[in-house]
Amino acid sequence: MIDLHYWPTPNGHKITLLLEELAEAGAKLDYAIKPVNIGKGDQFTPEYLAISPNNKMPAIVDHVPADGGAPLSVFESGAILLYLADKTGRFIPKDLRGRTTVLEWLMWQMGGLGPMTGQYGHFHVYAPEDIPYAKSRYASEANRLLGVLDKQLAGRAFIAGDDYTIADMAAYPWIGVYDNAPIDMTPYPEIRRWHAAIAARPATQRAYALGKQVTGAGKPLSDEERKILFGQGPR
Ligand SMILES: N[C@@H](CCC(=O)N[C@@H](CS)C(=O)NCC(=O)O)C(=O)O
Repeated sequence: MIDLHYWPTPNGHKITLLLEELAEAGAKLDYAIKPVNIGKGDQFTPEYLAISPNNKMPAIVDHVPADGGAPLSVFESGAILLYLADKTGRFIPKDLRGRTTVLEWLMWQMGGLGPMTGQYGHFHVYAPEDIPYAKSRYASEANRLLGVLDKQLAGRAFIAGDDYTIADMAAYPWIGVYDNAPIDMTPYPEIRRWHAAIAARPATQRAYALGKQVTGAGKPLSDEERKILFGQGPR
């Protein structure tokens, strides 16, 4: 049994995408969602910080780790995707070159697409003041990264080739996230084609439906929630 500490944000969706695909692929891992309401501050409880010291979700606890030892916790969405892919032998190639490509693009997403698009969203959607330099800086970086991804997808069904992998699951939730400040996707036909194919997968639809069950539909952040999420200094 896996405990999935989760809230339906792009980083949270990555893990339900994989867990639902595993079920589809006959490699089902039983999992229980433990909601972490990040707008209410659940990520700061001592119990949660013991498994996720960076006060972010997602995190998992695997109660049946492969070494037969005590329950094992994992934080950071990229580490979780890799852990679960290795545990099941699915959605990551076994050959050296294929695996290396997946790791490259997983790290690219974790270090680039996710954080830069997140900052784009912060300054375009959530920031309490208008800061044109920050808006333009992150818009241009997000667009640069989308250009890189579009090029990688040309001539490939998925990021690492013919097969759907954890590299795709990491990147997919970060495309088209901000309804209130959408990035124009016209220049990225390969991403649009790839995104539509992933959106149509039954596992993707189940993963996103689960998110709605956990929160009810997405409401705008209240002032209190903003303070909890964006007013953090050292603790
Ligand atoms: N690098 C981390 C980022 C996770 C992350 O930023 N999670 C956000 C929601 S998408 C969160 O938990 N925020 C709560 C907070 O900042 O207090 C990962 O990929 O797991």
